[in-house]
Amino acid sequence: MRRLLVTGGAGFIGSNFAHYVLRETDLDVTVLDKLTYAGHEASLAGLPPERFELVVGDIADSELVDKLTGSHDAVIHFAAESHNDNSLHDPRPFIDTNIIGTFTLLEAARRHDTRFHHISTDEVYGDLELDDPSKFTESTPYNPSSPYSATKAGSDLLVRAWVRSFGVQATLSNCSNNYGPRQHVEKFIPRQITNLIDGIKPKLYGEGLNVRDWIHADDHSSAVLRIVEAGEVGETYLIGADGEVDNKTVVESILRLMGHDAGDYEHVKDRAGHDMRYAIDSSKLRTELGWAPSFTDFDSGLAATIDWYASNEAWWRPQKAATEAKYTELGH
Ligand code: NAD
Ligand code: TDX
Repeated sequence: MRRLLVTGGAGFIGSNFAHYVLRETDLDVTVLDKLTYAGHEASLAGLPPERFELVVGDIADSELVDKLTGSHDAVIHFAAESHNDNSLHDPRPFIDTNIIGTFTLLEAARRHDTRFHHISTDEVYGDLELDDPSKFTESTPYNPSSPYSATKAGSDLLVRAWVRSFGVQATLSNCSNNYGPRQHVEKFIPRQITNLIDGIKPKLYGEGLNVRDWIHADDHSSAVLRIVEAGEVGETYLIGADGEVDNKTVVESILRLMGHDAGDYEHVKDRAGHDMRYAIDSSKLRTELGWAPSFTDFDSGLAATIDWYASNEAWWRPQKAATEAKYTELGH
């Protein structure tokens, strides 16, 4: 394997993956990205031009996708509409990109017999109760709650069907909540950090008791690379770093790390259908493929993320006002 086609590589996790691959391996990377509101060319700055190329285009453009898939050794598919709140407001782009876009890529992978890795989320499994001792595993039944997670579940099932019916050489991974640099300010952690920089109080949906299982984006990247190298075709791997924390504790940690009183936040309107808890059992990935996360201390990963936003205001500033205006309109 020499050349990877990375869809959605100008987004949060895809850009961290492109940086990771170009830093840690000798593979070449082509990013295919539509540069929606969530894609930033600046996230790809500094990558070596002899090993990296950005193609601006839509994963639902079958001609373009066919050409690129045919000239690469593997497709790593990150591109998606990714924000739950947006999907509750306007689901259409989620159908177009997450369903039709994934279908378009699968058809190209089928024509060219190209290795395919599909990036998905733990949200396809629905949610767990706070006091439930269990975690999601690869055999947990699908039960998505939001239009976003329903389209991700649909795309996963398309991938599985293309493996079984057409012999597409695909693997899948479902990861928990990522944090790290270059995440859009609409998402929970960057929103609170940039709010504090702007003198706005952090906003907790509802009571803030909801639990997310946090993993650093670099650990997601190392897991995906390991699956692409050694995963078994047709298999699904859950990716998680045992990072369960409730939202209230995350906000308190951000406040403390940024030198504020830990109680200085406000409660805002809850999300419709808000999933209570996600938790990943990643033992299959750890035992079968020998993967382990490197970021095991959430507070130090959070501190480094805060430093990144403090030092990269030019990256996030253009999105901040419009993002907050949209949240105000939605009551969040
Ligand atoms: P993001 O919204 O930051 O980035 C998505 C990228 O896809 C953007 O660069 C956007 O321009 C691009 N894109 C959107 N529609 C496109 C289209 N039609 N054609 C080409 N490019 C298009 O998302 P993210 O948080 O980086 O998530 C990446 C992937 O990881 C998604 O598949 C998401 O479901 C999955 N995932 C995310 C998380 C998380 O915590 N963020 C956790 C698990 C899985
Ligand atoms: O201002 C906020 N206040 C708040 O309390 C925001 C934006 C969010 N929240 C809550 C909602 C969630 O319980 O924080 C939690 C995290 O919210 P998001 O960052 O929107 O993430 P989530 O909905 O958990 O989904 C994320 O993880 C799974 C990604 O956005 C998805 O793409 C991924 O599939």
